[in-house]
Amino acid sequence: MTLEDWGWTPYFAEQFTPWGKRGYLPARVIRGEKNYFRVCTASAELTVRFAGKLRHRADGRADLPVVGDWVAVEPQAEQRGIIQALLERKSFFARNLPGRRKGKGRERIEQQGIAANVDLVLIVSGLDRDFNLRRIERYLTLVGGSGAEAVVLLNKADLCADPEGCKMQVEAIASGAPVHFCCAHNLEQIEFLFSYLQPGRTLAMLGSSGVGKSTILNGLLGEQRQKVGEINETIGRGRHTTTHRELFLMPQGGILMDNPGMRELHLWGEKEDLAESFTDIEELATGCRFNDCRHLSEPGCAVLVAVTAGQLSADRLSSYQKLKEELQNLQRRR
Ligand SMILES: Nc1nc2c(ncn2[C@@H]2O[C@H](COP(=O)(O)OP(=O)(O)OP(=O)(O)O)[C@@H](O)[C@H]2O)c(=O)[nH]1
Ligand SMILES: [Mg+2]
Ligand SMILES: [Zn+2]
Repeated sequence: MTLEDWGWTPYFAEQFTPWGKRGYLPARVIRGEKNYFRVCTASAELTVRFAGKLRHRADGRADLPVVGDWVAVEPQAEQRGIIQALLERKSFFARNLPGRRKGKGRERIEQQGIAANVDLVLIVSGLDRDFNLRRIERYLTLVGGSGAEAVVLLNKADLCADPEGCKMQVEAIASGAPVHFCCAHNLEQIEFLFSYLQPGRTLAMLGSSGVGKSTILNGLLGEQRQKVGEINETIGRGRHTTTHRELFLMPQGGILMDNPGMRELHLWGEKEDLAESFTDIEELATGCRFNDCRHLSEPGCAVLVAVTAGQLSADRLSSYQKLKEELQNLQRRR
């Protein structure tokens, strides 16, 4: 096992040079616990904390390490170490953790880092009660602003009467992202994912609890490494079985991140992130009479014309407007 297997590239090696001179080791954060991280160096797995100065220098949480980050570690005895520096990321996702009030003040906004240096995100959605185009649009917007590519994976095809039809519905809103469906219990149906998992490439699975992320991981690994949980039949959702983000080195090459299911995904980004997830609307908008058209009731609105003509669904437009407002509010508050 080498650092390259874990995704080390010249981009990180160059940044690491000054830290290497101090005797620190390059390492990737592969698992995040509450108070410590597990990292992988070229020769060992270490349990590490981050240096106090890293915490103080940080003005927001984004500057603290998350799973997927490349870091400079000062080794200590007994397979331990201290993270002394965080290398610049190639991609980064975060979400907004709103609604935590301190006293009577306004609703706080808080950035929570999810993962770093991910090349491709598998947006996993279940073809059971989980199936929801609006939620998929939200995930696509998250990925659109992150620097990673997106692929939509519709799992539990065995529970759906028309997976092909669902796939087409998703393709219509996916702005060109590939869409696949599968049943994770059937290895033959998930083997195509190996074509995305090339050596040194990092894939992350995101999606609600219970959509089958850990089942997919176990299938590809060929062993039951991650615990899999039953669905709560009354509410049709998972039970948050996976509680930590973790990177797994795949035997065939490539790195796959399993994630805890997300309850609610509030975006952390900019309204420009919508350009990738709503290419159809952004393109139509170039035909609107006003540059700052909100596509509500303005005269000469090309987007509303497309809705009337049945070329664009009204639900998709309102989803776009909702996400745009969410991102604008966030920008104002930051
Ligand atoms: N019918 C069917 N069930 C599936 C499929 N994939 C997974 N499941 C089941 O769905 C349940 C949840 O699977 P998990 O892999 O634990 O889901 P998860 O996305 O990892 O959930 P969290 O860890 O809670 O985020 C388990 O009972 C799986 O056996 C599938 O393709 N078809
Ligand atoms: Mg899981
Ligand atoms: Zn318009």
